[in-house]
Amino acid sequence: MNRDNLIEKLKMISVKDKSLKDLYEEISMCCMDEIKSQWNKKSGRNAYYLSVEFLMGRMFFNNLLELGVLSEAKKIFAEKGFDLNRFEEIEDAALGNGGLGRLAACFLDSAAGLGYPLYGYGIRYRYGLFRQSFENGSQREEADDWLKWGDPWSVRKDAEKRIVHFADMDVAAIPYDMPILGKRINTLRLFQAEGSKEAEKISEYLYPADDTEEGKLLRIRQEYFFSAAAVGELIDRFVKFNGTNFEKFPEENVLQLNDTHAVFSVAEFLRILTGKYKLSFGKAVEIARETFNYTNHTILPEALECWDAELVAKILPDIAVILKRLQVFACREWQGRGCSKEERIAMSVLKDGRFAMANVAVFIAKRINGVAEIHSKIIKERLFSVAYKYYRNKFMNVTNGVTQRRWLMLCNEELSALYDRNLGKGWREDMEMITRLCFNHAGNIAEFIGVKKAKKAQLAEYIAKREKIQLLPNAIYIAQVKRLHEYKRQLMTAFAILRIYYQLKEGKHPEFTPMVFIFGAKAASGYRRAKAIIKYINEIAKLVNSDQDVKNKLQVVFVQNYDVSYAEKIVSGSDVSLQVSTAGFEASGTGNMKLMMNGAVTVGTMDGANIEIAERAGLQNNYIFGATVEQLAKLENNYVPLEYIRDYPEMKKVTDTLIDGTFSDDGTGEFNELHTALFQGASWHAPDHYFVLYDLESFVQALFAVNKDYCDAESFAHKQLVNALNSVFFSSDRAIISYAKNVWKIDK
Ligand code: 26Q
Repeated sequence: MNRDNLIEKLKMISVKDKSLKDLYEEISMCCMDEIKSQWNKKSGRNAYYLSVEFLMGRMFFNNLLELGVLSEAKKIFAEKGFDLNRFEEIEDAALGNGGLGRLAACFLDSAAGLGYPLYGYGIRYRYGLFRQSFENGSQREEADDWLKWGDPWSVRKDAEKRIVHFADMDVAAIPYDMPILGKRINTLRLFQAEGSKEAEKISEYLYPADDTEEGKLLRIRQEYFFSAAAVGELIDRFVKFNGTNFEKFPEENVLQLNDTHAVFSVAEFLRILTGKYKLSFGKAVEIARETFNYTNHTILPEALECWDAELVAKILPDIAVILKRLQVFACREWQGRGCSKEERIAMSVLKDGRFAMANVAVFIAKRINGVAEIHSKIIKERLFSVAYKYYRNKFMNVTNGVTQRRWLMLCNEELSALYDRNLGKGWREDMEMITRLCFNHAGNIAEFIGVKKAKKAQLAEYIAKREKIQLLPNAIYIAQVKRLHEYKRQLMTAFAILRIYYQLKEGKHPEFTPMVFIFGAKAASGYRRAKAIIKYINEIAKLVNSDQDVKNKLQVVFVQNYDVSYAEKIVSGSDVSLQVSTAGFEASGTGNMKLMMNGAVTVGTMDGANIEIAERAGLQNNYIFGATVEQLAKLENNYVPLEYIRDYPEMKKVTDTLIDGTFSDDGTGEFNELHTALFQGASWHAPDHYFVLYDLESFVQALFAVNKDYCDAESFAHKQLVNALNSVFFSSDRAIISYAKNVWKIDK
């Protein structure tokens, strides 16, 4: 890349009389011209990441950073009287819901950064994840019209369009290529559906939920649409250059299924090889088994995809036939290996008239991985225990990671500069180097305190601008930012805040350091309880923030429209990271890693990657509390919340606020429903099935421990710095190297 050339071109851009959008497009296009001159596809063995979500966030600053011109460009435009940071108004490309989609984005970034040939395939949604606002404390949703800012970072490739066939229509899949910059330029290829009105619906909306019952047909169409386009393209390219000796296909191509959402690609692969190219079913399966790998991201039963076989047959008859044949084929293999009937049922592709997509993935995948040690263990012992018995070698772990380019260098220039000053810039290429910084050195701790202070002030300023709320200065900033879900237990945090609030009102903690709780979360539009929890927390915020007795002691802020760009501000400006999921339910979490990387301590349960975080940064530098997976398993049916809280009158006072009129749910009955779920349960679950009340007391204690420890500014900053320095392991570079070496077998 010719950096000087690009800088010269940037200097020539005039800012006069240009709208923000026009200027944004002009600068971006100027960079794209430079990128295009270097953007060639590599031949040889490549890896492909198939994902229905890519949560890329804002590309502008990231790409300028990668091009090595970010700070120079800031200067150039400042001289012209234009503040480049104004592009923060450009909305994110939010083509993903949360963790799984953001992980895909981090992985692409790391692969390019390291120089591995990894290409993404997905869907170019017209509308990404909805925009959220609060109206009287309740969530409102609005379509995310991200294209109103243009899409200068993508190139439409009409010449490479493909046709995807459904029984009732043909749909054109038009590729849009986005360069992924790093040591090499990789590509994220997103397909847009075109044709009839019905056809275009396929890429209109991102599914805004992970457990929805509605619109199944459209979801199936989406999944098949991009899977078929991707696989079709890879097979055509292979045939063009290598002929039809498909045994060689896995030598050139390795495909990673980002959860089961792309499992139709397996069926499509078998369909083409057996149909068009007349391979035997057994041979095609054999080749598929060398080609595909599968990552599982969740053990929640409601998120495990099972598609009604008749529904699939209606729009994809050939695919339904293939999946049924696969069931017969698999059964023969299982019988040959002496599986019992129960075991065969457990592993079945076709079960009770439904295709179990995870079982397809497990049967075909060469490697199957969970995303944190504990999660991989749970997969082996519980979710896929039967398959683990027969296909032991398939199973492995790759703990997630996050890209330090966005989640440290871009969002925390101050901490990055601290590393630069003390270590030189080498750590930017080799992050391992930051572990050489001495965390016991008083000078380093003092510098770190300065950085944290600056980042907290920036966060406060940003929130003041966006939410019109002034954060308390000199307070502990505590963040819980993630999708809203019962298992993530934002409700438990709400109860903990109320516990603290009532105690403060009673004058119980004269030495209390002010605490600010910052929430960010979107609730799936059909998820009533999640929405009720948002409303409840907003009601608590109203009460606490306006109460003179606790003013300047406690503050609660629920930010609107939490997204990648908001995350960049919050993870770098927080002291404490809340990761309080019920043990066994959060596969990994990645927000925990982002906060750690920026020097937040974790208040968390023994769940997902929290365990590995605490292991690496030390239990003494984090606040681990709550029941473990083993303890919860032992409880079995012996947990009766109504009885349990008899010993905790303070807890009752808090849960009563759901039903005693302390707060208004605007007559919807949704708070009452939350209360019922906790104490009576529902037809589909036991009372308090996520153990909110069970862990509440120890959570409150952990928060008070933080409060006490924070008084000693230096020792607390020391804990934070130790976390930041030990976050190296949680770089997605490490995760990608592990996939590249152990799963994909690809070279730089
Ligand atoms: C399924 C069926 C129908 C429609 C949608 C879905 C669906 C959509 C999204 C199912 C699951 C998801 C997303 C799951 C997800 O984001 N999981 C998170 O993945 C992260 C990356 O591995 C982990 O860190 C998180 O712990 C995990 O919750």
